[in-house]
Amino acid sequence: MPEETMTTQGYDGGELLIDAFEDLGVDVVFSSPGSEWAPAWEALARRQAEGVPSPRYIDLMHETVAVGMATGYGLVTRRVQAVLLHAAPGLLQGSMAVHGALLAGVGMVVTSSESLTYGDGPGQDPGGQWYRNLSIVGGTHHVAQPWTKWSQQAASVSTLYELVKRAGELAGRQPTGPVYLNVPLEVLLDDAEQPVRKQVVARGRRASVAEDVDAVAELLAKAQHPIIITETAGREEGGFEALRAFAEDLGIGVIEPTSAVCANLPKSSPVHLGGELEPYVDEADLILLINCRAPYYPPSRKPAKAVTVVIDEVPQRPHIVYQVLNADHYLEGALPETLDQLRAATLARGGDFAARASGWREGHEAWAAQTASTEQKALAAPGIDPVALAVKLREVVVAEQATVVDETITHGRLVQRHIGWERPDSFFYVQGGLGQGIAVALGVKLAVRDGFVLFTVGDGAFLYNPIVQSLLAAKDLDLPVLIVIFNNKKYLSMKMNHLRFYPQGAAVQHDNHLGVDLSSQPALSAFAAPFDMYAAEVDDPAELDRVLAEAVAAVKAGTTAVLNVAVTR
Ligand SMILES: Cc1ncc(C[n+]2csc(CCOP(=O)(O)OP(=O)(O)O)c2C)c(N)n1
Ligand SMILES: [Mg+2]
Repeated sequence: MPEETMTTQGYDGGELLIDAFEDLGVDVVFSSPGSEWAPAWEALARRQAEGVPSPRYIDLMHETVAVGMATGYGLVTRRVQAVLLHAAPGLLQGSMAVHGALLAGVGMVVTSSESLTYGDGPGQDPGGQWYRNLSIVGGTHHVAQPWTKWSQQAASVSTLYELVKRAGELAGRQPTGPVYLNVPLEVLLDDAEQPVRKQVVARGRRASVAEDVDAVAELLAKAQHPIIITETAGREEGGFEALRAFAEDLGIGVIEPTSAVCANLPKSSPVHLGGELEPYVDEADLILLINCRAPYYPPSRKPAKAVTVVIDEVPQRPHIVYQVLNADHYLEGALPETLDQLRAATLARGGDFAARASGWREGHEAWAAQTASTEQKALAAPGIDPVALAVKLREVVVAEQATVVDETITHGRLVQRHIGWERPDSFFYVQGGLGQGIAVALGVKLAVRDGFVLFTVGDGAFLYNPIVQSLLAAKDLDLPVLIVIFNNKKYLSMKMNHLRFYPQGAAVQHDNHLGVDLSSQPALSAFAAPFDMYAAEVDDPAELDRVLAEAVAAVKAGTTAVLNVAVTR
């Protein structure tokens, strides 16, 4: 910041907070406001008035939208995000989305406030609401502790600048995730010295030692049927490309189970074997679990004969209660670097890796043929089969080079298989509780800018979203996305789980399935009307192509589109 534009007058905790965000490299502050943020608004307003570059500040009308957008933005940019929420209530309202960010591994500094003086202290009057309504015993940092990586109170303005930076640096370290900072209102209002500013630099990279890599390269060079199981290799910068080179050059089959939550390998790769483990796990002699937190279900299901190598910077995820990996070897260096190292060390040992690669061709082609035949049947079936809808959406994704954000449940498996992905960062599954998806899609759109974003969602999950607040954000922030609802007018997954526990129970005998029916829902596309967005209801397969083309055109022209598609299951 140029010195001549600075004024020390009124420098306070709010200024320090924004200084620290800037020095963390934060370019957007996502906020769902409360009165504690007046000092931050002052700091931003001052910078804006003085023409000093400062982070973009965005007000959102719901905590889920603020946190969810930060998650989507962080998934694409891989940078630490900043979120302002209100006191304990705002934190609690946003907590589900913060938990989602924890699962998704998105680094963010989530902040909110408490009061320390409740109006009985010297200095500014915080307002009676802090005394009467907003306090929470133990402090807000105590509330956030179980579902964040780290949670702390910023107890003094003297430590605020460095503490916010420390929080951000912690959030950006593996396992990346949300941290929470309780910044009391009095600390934000407190007079402060200007800090000695220092930009946070990129984190150092971890590498595996040659000895560890060589031990695995030896196994890999000799293995006859090595396979990879991965959920999130593509989440690391360069992970998608590194995995592809590693698997294809060394002839290793790759399974992306349905628990995969991002694009890890092109579906068209000749070593891609689909999402089912069963045909391969017991045949494999070497299994590489690459960024795979939970490969098997039940957890104690063990491969018949394979040696297991776990490749992951943080194999034991601290936020998971129970996790069984059964590792025989670990490589815990940064992912792309480790895969490149291991690839080079294995190639150096020599072997007919091309022959090993062609051994997987049959499996890949069988998967592709099965995929195609399922699609043919679905396209010929009466009504709109969800697979047929996925096929049509794949055409859009290919034509528009779209990024897909998915919040479907029983359709999740078919979305992954039939929409699929070919490019890095082109698919993100929304993790955690339902209702964050529109926000995550908007955050992704904010990051990909001119890129096309498709959001797929079930009717139940759509109704969990803060729809009005999300669509308002889409409009106000000029973030047009294509929203497609796979509508079966029910919580189908509830019914399926019920039937698993009670296949012949009272619900079946009396055709009385509680927790399932959503038939009273209104036309969901009608939510788009107050925002002048494109809206359509479709149940006729003959209409689908036309409506989809109109919706895509609307999005490309700058308007969000809500397409409510009645699917047959
Ligand atoms: C916040 C939250 N509440 C409840 C649930 C439990 N839940 C999981 S799936 C589901 C139903 C989703 O319905 P829909 O999106 O229509 O998908 P379908 O089951 O029909 O495929 C519910 C209620 C949840 N995951 N998150
Ligand atoms: Mg449904």
